[in-house]
Amino acid sequence: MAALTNVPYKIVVYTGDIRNAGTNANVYITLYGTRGQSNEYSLDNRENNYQRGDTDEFTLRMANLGDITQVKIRHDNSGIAAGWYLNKIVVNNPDSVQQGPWTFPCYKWLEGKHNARHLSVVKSERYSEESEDYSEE
Ligand SMILES: [Ca+2]
Ligand SMILES: [Ca+2]
Repeated sequence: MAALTNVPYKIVVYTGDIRNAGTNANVYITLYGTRGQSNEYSLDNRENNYQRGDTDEFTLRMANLGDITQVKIRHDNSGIAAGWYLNKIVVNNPDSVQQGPWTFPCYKWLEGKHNARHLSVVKSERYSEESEDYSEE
């Protein structure tokens, strides 16, 4: 029986809405889970990513990492004003309703020699501000 080694992880990256928050640097991510860690992946697509106030979505396929506990996010400081203000990263495994979303708050700059950060998962609802438009039945 083939092992489940091609799990799609949806990665949503929220850039802050403050002055100079955006970046044109190349961004990379590593996922850490209870069943192992991923390789480092480039997070890029055809859009102009990581602009101020924007949300960027990517899907990475990799082995099943179990419960995601940490991510390492970094950029390469390339481009003008490469400093990046990252609000948070949310990871989902759409193939498994039991797992995720895993939310990784940052709310800090990645710039200069601090261009990499390890973020830990937070399950608390206090970071779920994206659910603001819920209608009550
Ligand atoms: Ca910037
Ligand atoms: Ca791009």
